[in-house]
Amino acid sequence: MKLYTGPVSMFGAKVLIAAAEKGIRLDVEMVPYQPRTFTYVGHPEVDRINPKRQVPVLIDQGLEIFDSTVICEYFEDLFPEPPLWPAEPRSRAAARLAELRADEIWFPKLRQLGQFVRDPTSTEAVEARALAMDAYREMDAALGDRTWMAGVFSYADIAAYTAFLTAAFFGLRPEGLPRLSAWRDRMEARPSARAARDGILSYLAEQNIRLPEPA
Ligand SMILES: N[C@@H](CCC(=O)N[C@@H](CS)C(=O)NCC(=O)O)C(=O)O
Repeated sequence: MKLYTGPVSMFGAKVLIAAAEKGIRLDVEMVPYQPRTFTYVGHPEVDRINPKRQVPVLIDQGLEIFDSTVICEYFEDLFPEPPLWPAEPRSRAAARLAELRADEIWFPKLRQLGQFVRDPTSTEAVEARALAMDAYREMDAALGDRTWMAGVFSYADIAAYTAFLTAAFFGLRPEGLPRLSAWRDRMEARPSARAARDGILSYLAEQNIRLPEPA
């Protein structure tokens, strides 16, 4: 299977973590990025396959699919073990909703921090920080006292972790949120999540891009 993703793509990181958890070997091609602005430059295969011109894109023996969630569902159908959704329908629905929340509610709030990192004292930076802290608090509340977002380890954790990383890379710490901090530590005890995080950090180091220490 061939995966097109970007060196700092959080949605690509979801797919990389899921593949690692399931032991799926991927031939990964990093599409060009404008390193300083983290802007996707374009790739003929990605632009042909995905009308949204976004990574990740997966090709498996002529099957061409895009969107991290659709790709993860394909993994789940092809390789049901280990399962990355809860088995029981209501828990599974809750897990799918948590994954959607991570992608579409938390991630947009967390990613804004990156735009203002070069001037952390600006009004916009302060506002972005407050918004991102709100997202951390929402994540902490969603987690509650559970070990994992949906009870068992699932795509909801994978999506929430990559969303979390977006702000962590820009120095936001889950201060005063011990449940979220402990969950982050549990995630980072998994080689799959560590590899995705370290891949992004290595790229930033190679490009000589200095970000605040990750939380
Ligand atoms: N819902 C999509 C979102 C994909 C997405 O936003 N990809 C970003 C990289 S993380 C991208 O390619 N952005 C380039 C652009 O929009 O020009 C998914 O889950 O795959």
